[in-house]
Amino acid sequence: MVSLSLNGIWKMKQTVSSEWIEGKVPGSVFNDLLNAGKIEDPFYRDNEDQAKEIASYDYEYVRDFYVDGELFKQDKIVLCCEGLDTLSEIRINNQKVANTDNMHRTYEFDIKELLKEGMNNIHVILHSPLKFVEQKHKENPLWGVADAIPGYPHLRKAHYMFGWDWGPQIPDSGIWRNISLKGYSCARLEDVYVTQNHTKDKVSLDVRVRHLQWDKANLRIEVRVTSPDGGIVTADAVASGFENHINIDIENPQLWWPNGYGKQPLYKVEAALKKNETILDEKNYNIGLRTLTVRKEKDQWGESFEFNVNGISIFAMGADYIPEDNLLARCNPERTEKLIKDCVEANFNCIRVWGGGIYPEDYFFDFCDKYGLIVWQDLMFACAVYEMNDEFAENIKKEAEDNIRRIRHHACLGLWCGNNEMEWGWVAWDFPKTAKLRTDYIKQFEILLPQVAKETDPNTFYWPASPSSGGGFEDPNNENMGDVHYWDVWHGLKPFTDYRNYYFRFASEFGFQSFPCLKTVESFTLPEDRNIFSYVMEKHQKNGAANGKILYYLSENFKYPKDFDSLLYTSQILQAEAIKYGVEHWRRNRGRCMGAIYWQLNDCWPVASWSSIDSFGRWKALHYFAKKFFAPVLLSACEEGTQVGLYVTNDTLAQVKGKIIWSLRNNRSEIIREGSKEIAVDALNAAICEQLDFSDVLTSKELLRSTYLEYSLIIDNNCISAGTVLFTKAKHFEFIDPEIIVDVGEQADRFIITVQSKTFAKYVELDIKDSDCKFSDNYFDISAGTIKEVEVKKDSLSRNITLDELKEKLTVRSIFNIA
Ligand code: BMA
Repeated sequence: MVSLSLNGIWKMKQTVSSEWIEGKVPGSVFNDLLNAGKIEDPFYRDNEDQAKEIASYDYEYVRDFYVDGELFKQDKIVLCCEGLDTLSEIRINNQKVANTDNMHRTYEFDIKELLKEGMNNIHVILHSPLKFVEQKHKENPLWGVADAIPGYPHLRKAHYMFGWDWGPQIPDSGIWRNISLKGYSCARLEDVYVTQNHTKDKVSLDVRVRHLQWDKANLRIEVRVTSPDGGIVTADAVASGFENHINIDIENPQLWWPNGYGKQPLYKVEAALKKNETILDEKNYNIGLRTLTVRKEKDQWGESFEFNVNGISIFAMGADYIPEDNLLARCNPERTEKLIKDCVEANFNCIRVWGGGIYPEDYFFDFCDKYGLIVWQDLMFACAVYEMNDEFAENIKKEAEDNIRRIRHHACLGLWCGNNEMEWGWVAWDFPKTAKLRTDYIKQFEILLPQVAKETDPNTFYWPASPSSGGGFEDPNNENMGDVHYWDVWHGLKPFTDYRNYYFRFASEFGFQSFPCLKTVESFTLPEDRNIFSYVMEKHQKNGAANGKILYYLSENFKYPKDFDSLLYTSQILQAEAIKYGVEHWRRNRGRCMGAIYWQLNDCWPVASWSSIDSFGRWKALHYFAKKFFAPVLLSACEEGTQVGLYVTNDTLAQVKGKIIWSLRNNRSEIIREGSKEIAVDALNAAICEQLDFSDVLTSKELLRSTYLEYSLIIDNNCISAGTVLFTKAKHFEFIDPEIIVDVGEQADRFIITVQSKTFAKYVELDIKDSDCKFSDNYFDISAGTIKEVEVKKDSLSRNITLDELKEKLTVRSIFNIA
């Protein structure tokens, strides 16, 4: 195979304009216009409003390219477009190649007869996606969410680009993935699919290789597997017919595990199609040796729903992932790797790719393989009614095949899921419904797509929708089977204590909003905008009633914040507490519940949202909380009145033995009562280890408002998990000014911050003015008399900082300071 990349610098312009500017490929229209200074930053203030006009034009990209003799002499030359967003017309040397209409697909076109040896020209016109959906919607309105531009269900383009309840309406377009020419002679590889058969101390690989051959010749297929420590096993076979199976045994296999359960060794599989010693074509994959499926079994509560890896059922911990930017051209491996590492740092073992975005880049899955996150992969359908006709069915079939084939070999792949919330929508939501469209739903998600998944990737579990109880409109959001999206807390305004009323088998969505921090708000506002009800702040809040909701929940839990920045901080504490409340409860019920995936991990622009990491990559309080509530071994408190149960949840493969230490203290941190207990909790188990009753001490309202319980789990002299619990809402607790003192020390690769407090301080936040960094802990509680050490690794700092500068720029506050 001979290939020629067409990535790089092209020329681009509006079709009706005469002025060409530089166009980067892969890239996007908005990104090119922004880089050329033709448009303003669409994320700044209310600039989003200009996006619709920009997106209402057609754009064109052109470049010349040189086809040398080597490429030109190949029998077949295909133009391979890995991502065209979305309504494109492709021309080569002024002759039409094709029109495309699906950004999720990989297109290949035979173009040999359009080419000449020497200079050639390619021209891609991108028609306005906005005009298209507007027109289609006029002709045939199909229901979609109110926050998005109507008509989006008609176009196979990432839905969130049309706006969402956390995303702006910026329908960008572009040649968004690689584009290249590939020349083949004699034959090419069509498909390579690896099936693993696990037995004791051995994994047998069945490598199914399909190839197309148009010239007579004796060909061979060679497969080579390289183990993590460099050992090589090879096998080969005569390439006969269309399909050949090559078997390779791997003795003493090193198994792949999700984060927290073991390592992530990867094996390289290379398949080559050879004519004598010449390689005609080859494909390479990194795979992990593991079994991974979803275990669903009837039990006393209903039916289990749990990821099972190498025979072990694991409790899935993580969050829902959305595209990382509205301008996809700005995404890159560095940004994604940082995000995935942030997940791992917060003890995630799972991530759900939500169906309203994109099928992520290969590198996204590479990082999930490498760091051990199980991927719940939605197909890209979300909150929309789709009409099945032959053309649409064919289009989504190809789309599913392309993406399943691209992604299926990854160790991290946990399941394919048909769509986000459409089965639930058909049952429980109010939108115009017809029998035909309802049948179309079944045809699409319960007949066509599972069939494609079964044919293309029979080794991976298919689930019709999220949430679902298995399909057929059978109570999709049932608490006792399948997965659940639980939104009564937040959308339904129920107090977050309501989480404890449910024992979901697998919570794949539940969430709570907060504002991003002041640094992020400053990036898109002028000082006069910095009020949450200002025009600009409301432009960056896409969920209609949400600012009111934040204030409502805040009024229930915290004092009225004294200023804008205090409000941002308190909103994050509120969010973190809410999600912690749910997750700890579900983890205490490990076995019955086997997944807590909160909505949502990240943002695609600076906005108030459910995310735990904002669009600048800054951790909100929730992400620091997640690191603790997702700890493999967790000590959590379940308080009720003056009683507190202390639970240990052990999501590791070994029994834990340790000591629980607790102390009941007043607001000055003076100890009223204390105790400790040796505990042992089996692997993969949760147990109540201590039941405390303080009814004899907490005898007055005053005492309830000024007493807290501190608890920690000590294993081998290390504090593994700890927390505090109040007996009243935080707004009524009688905090005394903690007069927190911080000091900073320096080591070669890190700074060590010591924090001390005069009284009980809750939600202590550290920050560095005008820089970013990651703290080993943040938003923590501290009792008087203890010294808390927090680390800042130097390589996590956004710029170099000296010890003196850090001392000067370090800020600290706690919940006492907000009112
Ligand atoms: C869920 C998601 C998204 C949405 C979120 C918050 O249901 O599937 O569609 O953004 O809720 O409302």
